[in-house]
Amino acid sequence: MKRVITYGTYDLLHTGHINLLRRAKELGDYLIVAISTDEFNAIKGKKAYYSFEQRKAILEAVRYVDLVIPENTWEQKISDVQHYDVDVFVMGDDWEGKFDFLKDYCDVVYLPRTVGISTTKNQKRFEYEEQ
Ligand code: C2G
Repeated sequence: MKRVITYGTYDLLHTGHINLLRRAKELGDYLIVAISTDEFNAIKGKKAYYSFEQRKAILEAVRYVDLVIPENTWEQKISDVQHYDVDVFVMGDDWEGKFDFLKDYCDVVYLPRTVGISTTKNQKRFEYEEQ
């Protein structure tokens, strides 16, 4: 059983997220997604439209996702990889190189982002249309 993990806010789920999750799952048999809590998002300087509970429920409904856990800190990744016996850590390549310290514990894979779509862009579009 090859276990894969990835991290993110996953707000206003869109095809960029789905493309990442599908490719991450293709790298193994079991995909864990650590989604940022609302408190951690504040640390990241992000404000999600949907709450942690809503983003968690939405991700749990995605066919590629086997387990959703909270991401509370930047520092939890090594213990997560050990605790969940993870073989592969995956992130979009906007994070290229940022998590190479995990190479001592598992494979580290950065996947090309999906161009032209982002939560921020969609949020602005929703706000505009609501006016
Ligand atoms: N992503 C993508 N293509 C997009 C948008 C996002 O491939 N058009 C990927 C990102 O690279 C990331 C994942 O989807 O791997 C989730 O994106 P975000 O929710 O924006 O995650 P982020 O805020 O980058 O949080 O500890 C890591 C952080 O929690 C990452």
